[in-house]
Amino acid sequence: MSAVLVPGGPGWASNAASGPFTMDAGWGAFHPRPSKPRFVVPPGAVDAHCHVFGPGAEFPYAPERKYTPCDASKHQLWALRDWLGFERNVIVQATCHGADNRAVVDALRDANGRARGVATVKADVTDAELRALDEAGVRGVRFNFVKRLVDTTPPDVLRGIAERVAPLGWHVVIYFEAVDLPELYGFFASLPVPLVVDHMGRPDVTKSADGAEFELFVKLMRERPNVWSKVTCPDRLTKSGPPGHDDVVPFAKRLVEEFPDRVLYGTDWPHPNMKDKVPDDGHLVDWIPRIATTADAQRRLLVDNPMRLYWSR
Ligand code: 0GY
Repeated sequence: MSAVLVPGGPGWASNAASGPFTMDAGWGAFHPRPSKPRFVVPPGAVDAHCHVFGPGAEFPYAPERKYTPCDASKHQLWALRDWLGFERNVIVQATCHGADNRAVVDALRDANGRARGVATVKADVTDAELRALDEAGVRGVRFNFVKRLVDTTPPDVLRGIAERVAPLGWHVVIYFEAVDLPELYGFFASLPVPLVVDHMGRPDVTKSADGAEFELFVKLMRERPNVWSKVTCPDRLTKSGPPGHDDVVPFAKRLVEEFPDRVLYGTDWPHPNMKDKVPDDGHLVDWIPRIATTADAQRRLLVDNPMRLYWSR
Protein backbone atom coordinates (compact mmCIF):
# COMPACT_ATOMS: atom_id res chain seq x y z
CA MET A 1 0.00 0.00 0.00
CA SER A 2 1.37 3.45 -0.86
CA ALA A 3 1.97 5.92 1.98
CA VAL A 4 -0.56 8.71 2.50
CA LEU A 5 0.67 11.94 0.94
CA VAL A 6 0.86 14.78 3.48
CA PRO A 7 1.92 18.38 2.75
CA GLY A 8 5.47 18.77 3.96
CA GLY A 9 5.97 14.98 4.00
CA PRO A 10 7.69 12.63 1.54
CA GLY A 11 6.57 13.12 -2.07
CA TRP A 12 4.91 16.47 -1.40
CA ALA A 13 7.32 19.08 -2.71
CA SER A 14 7.62 19.63 -6.45
CA ASN A 15 10.36 21.59 -8.09
CA ALA A 16 10.25 20.51 -11.72
CA ALA A 17 8.02 19.93 -14.73
CA SER A 18 7.96 16.37 -16.07
CA GLY A 19 7.95 15.02 -19.62
CA PRO A 20 9.60 17.22 -22.25
CA PHE A 21 9.11 20.34 -20.12
CA THR A 22 11.52 22.47 -18.11
CA MET A 23 10.12 24.63 -15.34
CA ASP A 24 10.82 28.34 -15.88
CA ALA A 25 13.98 29.66 -14.27
CA GLY A 26 12.97 31.48 -11.10
CA TRP A 27 9.58 29.74 -10.89
CA GLY A 28 8.27 29.71 -7.33
CA ALA A 29 7.21 26.15 -6.51
CA PHE A 30 4.36 25.87 -3.98
CA HIS A 31 5.18 25.92 -0.25
CA PRO A 32 7.29 22.94 0.80
CA ARG A 33 5.87 22.79 4.36
CA PRO A 34 2.54 24.63 4.66
CA SER A 35 1.54 25.19 8.27
CA LYS A 36 -1.54 23.66 9.86
CA PRO A 37 -4.10 26.50 10.06
CA ARG A 38 -5.31 27.60 13.47
CA PHE A 39 -8.68 28.58 11.99
CA VAL A 40 -10.93 25.54 11.66
CA VAL A 41 -13.08 25.86 8.55
CA PRO A 42 -16.74 24.82 8.95
CA PRO A 43 -17.79 21.30 7.91
CA GLY A 44 -18.29 21.05 4.17
CA ALA A 45 -15.96 23.96 3.33
CA VAL A 46 -14.98 24.44 -0.33
CA ASP A 47 -11.64 25.69 -1.67
CA ALA A 48 -13.26 27.48 -4.61
CA HIS A 49 -10.16 28.58 -6.52
CA CYS A 50 -7.24 26.25 -7.10
CA HIS A 51 -5.46 24.63 -10.03
CA VAL A 52 -3.65 21.50 -11.15
CA PHE A 53 -0.52 21.71 -13.33
CA GLY A 54 0.09 18.60 -15.42
CA PRO A 55 1.99 16.53 -14.55
CA GLY A 56 3.53 17.53 -17.85
CA ALA A 57 4.45 13.96 -18.81
CA GLU A 58 0.76 13.00 -18.62
CA PHE A 59 -1.01 16.26 -19.46
CA PRO A 60 1.26 18.39 -21.67
CA TYR A 61 1.45 22.13 -21.15
CA ALA A 62 -0.04 24.13 -24.02
CA PRO A 63 2.22 25.44 -26.82
CA GLU A 64 0.72 28.92 -26.44
CA ARG A 65 1.39 29.11 -22.64
CA LYS A 66 3.14 32.15 -21.17
CA TYR A 67 4.89 30.17 -18.42
CA THR A 68 6.01 26.62 -17.64
CA PRO A 69 5.28 25.84 -13.98
CA CYS A 70 6.35 23.00 -11.69
CA ASP A 71 4.03 20.01 -11.85
CA ALA A 72 1.25 20.16 -9.24
CA SER A 73 -0.90 17.06 -9.37
CA LYS A 74 -4.40 16.16 -8.26
CA HIS A 75 -2.89 13.90 -5.57
CA GLN A 76 -1.02 16.86 -4.10
CA LEU A 77 -4.19 18.96 -4.30
CA TRP A 78 -6.23 16.34 -2.41
CA ALA A 79 -3.49 16.14 0.25
CA LEU A 80 -3.59 19.92 0.70
CA ARG A 81 -7.41 19.87 0.84
CA ASP A 82 -7.34 17.40 3.72
CA TRP A 83 -4.48 19.19 5.51
CA LEU A 84 -6.30 22.54 5.48
CA GLY A 85 -9.67 21.00 6.44
CA PHE A 86 -11.58 21.57 3.21
CA GLU A 87 -13.99 18.96 1.86
CA ARG A 88 -14.26 20.07 -1.74
CA ASN A 89 -12.40 21.94 -4.49
CA VAL A 90 -13.27 24.05 -7.49
CA ILE A 91 -10.43 23.54 -9.96
CA VAL A 92 -9.94 26.39 -12.40
CA GLN A 93 -8.23 25.75 -15.72
CA ALA A 94 -4.83 27.44 -15.60
CA THR A 95 -3.56 29.31 -18.65
CA CYS A 96 -0.50 27.04 -18.94
CA HIS A 97 -2.91 24.37 -20.22
CA GLY A 98 -4.59 26.67 -22.76
CA ALA A 99 -7.94 25.21 -23.86
CA ASP A 100 -6.85 21.62 -23.24
CA ASN A 101 -8.91 20.71 -20.19
CA ARG A 102 -7.71 17.10 -19.79
CA ALA A 103 -5.80 17.64 -16.53
CA VAL A 104 -8.82 19.29 -14.90
CA VAL A 105 -11.24 16.66 -16.20
CA ASP A 106 -8.95 13.87 -14.98
CA ALA A 107 -8.88 15.45 -11.51
CA LEU A 108 -12.67 15.89 -11.49
CA ARG A 109 -13.21 12.23 -12.36
CA ASP A 110 -10.79 11.21 -9.60
CA ALA A 111 -12.53 13.37 -7.00
CA ASN A 112 -15.72 11.31 -6.71
CA GLY A 113 -18.00 14.32 -6.72
CA ARG A 114 -15.80 16.32 -4.35
CA ALA A 115 -14.55 18.67 -7.07
CA ARG A 116 -16.11 20.87 -9.74
CA GLY A 117 -14.29 22.59 -12.56
CA VAL A 118 -14.04 25.75 -14.64
CA ALA A 119 -12.76 25.16 -18.19
CA THR A 120 -11.29 27.21 -20.98
CA VAL A 121 -12.85 26.63 -24.39
CA LYS A 122 -12.41 28.06 -27.86
CA ALA A 123 -15.21 29.23 -30.13
CA ASP A 124 -15.09 25.99 -32.14
CA VAL A 125 -15.88 23.78 -29.14
CA THR A 126 -18.66 21.35 -30.07
CA ASP A 127 -21.89 20.79 -28.15
CA ALA A 128 -20.79 17.21 -27.50
CA GLU A 129 -17.52 18.47 -25.95
CA LEU A 130 -19.43 20.91 -23.75
CA ARG A 131 -21.79 18.13 -22.62
CA ALA A 132 -18.81 15.88 -21.79
CA LEU A 133 -17.24 18.67 -19.72
CA ASP A 134 -20.56 19.19 -17.93
CA GLU A 135 -20.84 15.49 -17.23
CA ALA A 136 -17.32 15.53 -15.71
CA GLY A 137 -18.32 18.35 -13.32
CA VAL A 138 -17.43 21.53 -15.20
CA ARG A 139 -19.82 24.36 -14.33
CA GLY A 140 -18.21 27.37 -15.98
CA VAL A 141 -15.71 28.78 -18.44
CA ARG A 142 -12.96 31.27 -17.74
CA PHE A 143 -12.34 34.46 -19.72
CA ASN A 144 -8.93 35.91 -19.01
CA PHE A 145 -8.12 39.57 -19.68
CA VAL A 146 -4.76 39.69 -17.90
CA LYS A 147 -2.38 40.56 -20.70
CA ARG A 148 0.72 38.85 -19.26
CA LEU A 149 -1.20 35.52 -19.21
CA VAL A 150 -3.02 35.26 -22.52
CA ASP A 151 -3.32 36.65 -26.03
CA THR A 152 -6.42 38.76 -26.56
CA THR A 153 -9.67 37.13 -27.70
CA PRO A 154 -12.18 39.48 -29.38
CA PRO A 155 -15.27 40.31 -27.25
CA ASP A 156 -17.66 38.96 -29.90
CA VAL A 157 -15.96 35.56 -29.73
CA LEU A 158 -16.24 35.55 -25.95
CA ARG A 159 -19.89 36.59 -26.12
CA GLY A 160 -20.53 33.71 -28.50
CA ILE A 161 -18.99 31.28 -26.00
CA ALA A 162 -21.07 32.75 -23.16
CA GLU A 163 -24.22 32.27 -25.24
CA ARG A 164 -23.26 28.65 -25.93
CA VAL A 165 -22.71 27.76 -22.23
CA ALA A 166 -25.70 29.68 -20.86
CA PRO A 167 -28.20 26.86 -21.61
CA LEU A 168 -26.05 24.47 -19.55
CA GLY A 169 -26.58 26.70 -16.51
CA TRP A 170 -22.87 27.54 -16.44
CA HIS A 171 -21.29 30.82 -15.41
CA VAL A 172 -18.27 32.73 -16.72
CA VAL A 173 -15.25 33.35 -14.48
CA ILE A 174 -13.54 36.61 -15.40
CA TYR A 175 -9.96 37.58 -14.56
CA PHE A 176 -8.86 41.16 -15.12
CA GLU A 177 -6.87 44.00 -13.57
CA ALA A 178 -8.76 46.84 -11.84
CA VAL A 179 -7.29 49.46 -14.21
CA ASP A 180 -9.00 47.69 -17.13
CA LEU A 181 -12.49 47.58 -15.58
CA PRO A 182 -13.70 50.93 -16.98
CA GLU A 183 -13.06 49.62 -20.51
CA LEU A 184 -14.52 46.15 -19.82
CA TYR A 185 -17.51 47.23 -17.69
CA GLY A 186 -20.06 47.44 -20.50
CA PHE A 187 -19.00 44.12 -21.96
CA PHE A 188 -19.27 42.35 -18.60
CA ALA A 189 -22.67 43.91 -17.88
CA SER A 190 -23.96 42.67 -21.24
CA LEU A 191 -23.07 38.97 -20.83
CA PRO A 192 -26.10 36.66 -20.51
CA VAL A 193 -24.70 34.50 -17.68
CA PRO A 194 -23.69 34.82 -14.03
CA LEU A 195 -20.15 36.20 -13.66
CA VAL A 196 -17.62 35.17 -11.04
CA VAL A 197 -14.73 37.61 -10.65
CA ASP A 198 -11.28 36.33 -9.72
CA HIS A 199 -9.49 38.00 -6.82
CA MET A 200 -11.91 40.95 -6.40
CA GLY A 201 -10.93 42.29 -9.81
CA ARG A 202 -7.33 42.72 -8.62
CA PRO A 203 -7.65 46.09 -6.85
CA ASP A 204 -4.61 48.27 -6.26
CA VAL A 205 -4.61 47.96 -2.47
CA THR A 206 -2.47 51.07 -2.01
CA LYS A 207 -5.67 52.93 -2.88
CA SER A 208 -8.69 53.13 -0.54
CA ALA A 209 -11.29 50.37 -0.41
CA ASP A 210 -13.82 53.25 -0.52
CA GLY A 211 -12.06 55.00 -3.40
CA ALA A 212 -13.18 55.43 -7.00
CA GLU A 213 -11.38 52.39 -8.40
CA PHE A 214 -12.87 49.79 -6.04
CA GLU A 215 -16.19 51.66 -6.00
CA LEU A 216 -16.59 50.83 -9.71
CA PHE A 217 -16.22 47.15 -8.93
CA VAL A 218 -18.73 47.38 -6.06
CA LYS A 219 -21.09 49.18 -8.48
CA LEU A 220 -20.87 46.24 -10.89
CA MET A 221 -21.83 43.86 -8.08
CA ARG A 222 -24.65 46.15 -6.90
CA GLU A 223 -26.10 46.65 -10.37
CA ARG A 224 -25.80 43.03 -11.44
CA PRO A 225 -27.22 40.62 -8.84
CA ASN A 226 -25.60 37.74 -10.70
CA VAL A 227 -22.03 38.98 -10.32
CA TRP A 228 -20.04 37.12 -7.66
CA SER A 229 -16.52 37.76 -6.35
CA LYS A 230 -13.76 35.53 -5.09
CA VAL A 231 -12.26 37.25 -2.04
CA THR A 232 -8.98 35.55 -2.80
CA CYS A 233 -5.26 36.05 -3.27
CA PRO A 234 -4.31 38.48 -0.50
CA ASP A 235 -0.79 37.19 -1.17
CA ARG A 236 -0.99 38.38 -4.79
CA LEU A 237 -2.47 41.78 -3.98
CA THR A 238 -0.68 42.78 -0.78
CA LYS A 239 2.07 45.34 -0.50
CA SER A 240 2.23 45.09 3.33
CA GLY A 241 2.98 41.36 3.10
CA PRO A 242 2.40 38.11 4.95
CA PRO A 243 1.20 36.68 7.20
CA GLY A 244 -1.42 39.40 7.87
CA HIS A 245 -1.89 40.82 4.37
CA ASP A 246 -3.39 43.72 6.33
CA ASP A 247 -3.81 46.04 3.37
CA VAL A 248 -6.09 43.58 1.55
CA VAL A 249 -8.45 43.06 4.50
CA PRO A 250 -10.63 46.19 3.96
CA PHE A 251 -11.34 45.21 0.35
CA ALA A 252 -12.32 41.61 1.07
CA LYS A 253 -14.21 42.49 4.27
CA ARG A 254 -16.23 45.10 2.43
CA LEU A 255 -17.37 42.56 -0.17
CA VAL A 256 -18.12 39.87 2.43
CA GLU A 257 -20.25 42.33 4.40
CA GLU A 258 -22.03 43.93 1.45
CA PHE A 259 -22.57 40.78 -0.63
CA PRO A 260 -22.56 37.90 1.90
CA ASP A 261 -24.31 35.56 -0.52
CA ARG A 262 -22.08 36.23 -3.55
CA VAL A 263 -18.57 35.76 -2.24
CA LEU A 264 -16.29 32.71 -2.52
CA TYR A 265 -12.94 31.83 -0.99
CA GLY A 266 -10.07 29.77 -2.40
CA THR A 267 -6.38 29.16 -1.79
CA ASP A 268 -5.17 29.65 -5.40
CA TRP A 269 -2.80 26.69 -4.82
CA PRO A 270 -0.27 26.08 -6.45
CA HIS A 271 0.00 29.87 -6.77
CA PRO A 272 1.12 30.51 -10.36
CA ASN A 273 3.63 33.28 -10.96
CA MET A 274 4.24 34.09 -7.31
CA LYS A 275 7.97 33.45 -7.84
CA ASP A 276 9.79 34.43 -4.61
CA LYS A 277 6.56 35.25 -2.71
CA VAL A 278 4.93 31.79 -2.56
CA PRO A 279 2.52 31.85 0.38
CA ASP A 280 2.10 29.42 3.26
CA ASP A 281 -1.35 27.93 2.59
CA GLY A 282 -2.00 27.60 6.33
CA HIS A 283 -1.62 31.38 6.68
CA LEU A 284 -4.11 31.91 3.86
CA VAL A 285 -6.72 29.90 5.79
CA ASP A 286 -5.92 31.84 8.96
CA TRP A 287 -6.75 35.00 7.01
CA ILE A 288 -10.39 33.96 6.53
CA PRO A 289 -11.73 35.06 9.96
CA ARG A 290 -10.24 38.51 9.39
CA ILE A 291 -12.50 39.09 6.39
CA ALA A 292 -15.51 36.98 7.46
CA THR A 293 -15.77 37.80 11.13
CA THR A 294 -18.84 35.80 12.20
CA ALA A 295 -19.64 32.11 12.05
CA ASP A 296 -22.61 32.95 9.82
CA ALA A 297 -20.47 34.89 7.31
CA GLN A 298 -17.86 32.11 7.32
CA ARG A 299 -20.48 29.43 6.62
CA ARG A 300 -21.92 31.39 3.69
CA LEU A 301 -18.48 32.15 2.25
CA LEU A 302 -17.05 28.66 2.58
CA VAL A 303 -20.06 26.36 2.33
CA ASP A 304 -23.45 27.79 1.33
CA ASN A 305 -22.30 29.99 -1.54
CA PRO A 306 -19.98 27.55 -3.34
CA MET A 307 -22.46 24.72 -2.82
CA ARG A 308 -25.24 26.79 -4.40
CA LEU A 309 -23.08 27.79 -7.38
CA TYR A 310 -21.30 24.49 -8.04
CA TRP A 311 -23.23 21.63 -6.43
CA SER A 312 -26.90 22.47 -7.10
CA ARG A 313 -26.90 19.38 -9.33
C1 0GY B 1 -4.48 32.72 -10.62
C2 0GY B 1 -3.62 33.80 -11.08
C3 0GY B 1 -2.70 33.81 -12.08
C4 0GY B 1 -2.55 32.82 -13.09
C5 0GY B 1 -3.54 32.09 -13.62
O1 0GY B 1 -4.37 30.54 -15.09
C6 0GY B 1 -3.38 31.16 -14.75
O2 0GY B 1 -2.28 31.06 -15.29
O3 0GY B 1 -4.76 32.18 -13.17
C7 0GY B 1 -1.77 34.95 -12.16
O4 0GY B 1 -0.66 34.80 -12.68
O5 0GY B 1 -2.15 36.04 -11.69
O6 0GY B 1 -5.62 32.96 -10.29
O7 0GY B 1 -4.08 31.59 -10.58
